[in-house]
Amino acid sequence: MKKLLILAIVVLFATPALAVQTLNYSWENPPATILTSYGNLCCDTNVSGAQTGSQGYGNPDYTCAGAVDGTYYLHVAEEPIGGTPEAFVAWVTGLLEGDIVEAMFYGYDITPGASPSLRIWGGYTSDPNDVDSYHGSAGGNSDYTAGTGWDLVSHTWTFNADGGNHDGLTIKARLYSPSIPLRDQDHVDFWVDDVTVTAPDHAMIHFPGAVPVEVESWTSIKALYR
Ligand SMILES: [Ca+2]
Repeated sequence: MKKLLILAIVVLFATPALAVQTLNYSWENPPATILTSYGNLCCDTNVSGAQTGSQGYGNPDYTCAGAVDGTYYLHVAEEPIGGTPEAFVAWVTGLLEGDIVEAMFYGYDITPGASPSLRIWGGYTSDPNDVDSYHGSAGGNSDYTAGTGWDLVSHTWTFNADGGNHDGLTIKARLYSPSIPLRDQDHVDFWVDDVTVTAPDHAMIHFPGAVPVEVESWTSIKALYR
């Protein structure tokens, strides 16, 4: 009886640790591109194989040899250059105060310490049915892609529910272009692949072009221990 009681307590305390989901998305469902965008983002396309694009200054062309994961990956561009455009690559809804969300993706960058570069950033949403229901910045990682080819950027957020005004968290690739473009090169290309998101099981993780992922509810998790 005592052993059963201890087992029950262990299960009780162990269950929350199991209630986390980690999902990956890498654009292997063409022609899917992004969930939405902000600012001067254009030309989003689902691509495969080698791609050549503009860096927007004196060395205009750079080439990405192909996806970092699978066959397909995301291409976006900034045009005209101005502000900091954002490509929304994932969205987590149904979040509660204090929930931990971790996300990461690869951005392509061959210029260490110089643009073009990418960052990972987050934004709050208020409406679980509208990815454009922006309700303030959630911050992100101030590190840029390193400039060594496909570079991983990641960040962990502690969800601020704002008294129930916030429901979701958007995961965004922020695009940083050279600040003084040549007049005839007012366009910079970027590539992204392989997004991974970890969130509590009670939340729902959305990716471009994908049917929302149904997660196991607390009820079904508890049923495992009956
Ligand atoms: Ca891919």
